[in-house]
Amino acid sequence: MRVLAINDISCVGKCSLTVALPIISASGVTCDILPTAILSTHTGGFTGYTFRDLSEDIPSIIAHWKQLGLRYDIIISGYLGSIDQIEMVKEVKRELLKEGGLMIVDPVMGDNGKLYVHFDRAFVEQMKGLCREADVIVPNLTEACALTDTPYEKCTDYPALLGKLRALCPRPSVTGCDETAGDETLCAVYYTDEAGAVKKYATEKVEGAFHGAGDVYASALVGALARGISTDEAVRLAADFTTASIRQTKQDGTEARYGLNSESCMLGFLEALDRAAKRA
Ligand code: PXL
Repeated sequence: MRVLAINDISCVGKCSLTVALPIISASGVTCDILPTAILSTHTGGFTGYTFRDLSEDIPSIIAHWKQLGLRYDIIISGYLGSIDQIEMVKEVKRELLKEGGLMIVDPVMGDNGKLYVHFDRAFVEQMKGLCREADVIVPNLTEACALTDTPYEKCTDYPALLGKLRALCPRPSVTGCDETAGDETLCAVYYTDEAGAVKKYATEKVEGAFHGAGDVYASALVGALARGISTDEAVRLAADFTTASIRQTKQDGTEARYGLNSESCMLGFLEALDRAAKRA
């Protein structure tokens, strides 16, 4: 099983490839990387960061891999360094995804109701086109609203949101859907399974904004799907691992902008993954 992770390298701040590579590899599959940009830190909560767009290198990297005859079972794309890279990702899919392989798009563009710096409406419109080429998309609530032109503040009808996303892609999974159950606040993932049924999986809501949570979730989901685990179980494993990592980060009291302390939760995730893979 060979996975390609397309994402940036934020050298500090635990997101993108510094999260995807360890989690996907530890899941027990080969993970190659295609870096879209190199930054000294990610852009959320830091100033003065360096940013090198690697668009120029991508065509020759793809050409070399084609010479080697490389083909992928799963490709996951995340943070892109420029709007032009959206077309490059489509080309990577056309050239390098095996027939019957899985294209997963994490349309990284924003959080907490706002687009990140470097993103605008034109990027969102192009991203809709990339999502149309995906088998699975994993937006957070902000990105799901942007992709469906839904006002974020008013968005509480998550099944309806999922319905709109399905016009773009058959298997969306939306993270960060807050809801109350009695006097408890929960954080749910709304998703569509292989048969097209709309489902949800809720975990405890840990108060606070934690950077890189979407990357931990997407990477764990890819690891589980790559091990042949069903979407239902993969969503549960990924959501539980992310929640445990958020809880750990809160307990450690490290700054949210330095990312999730998922390292000490990794073994628990891998043991659960192994049990699920044996049942699959
Ligand atoms: O985790 C999302 C992300 C990835 N990469 C970069 C970012 C962000 C969010 O801010 O800035 C460079």
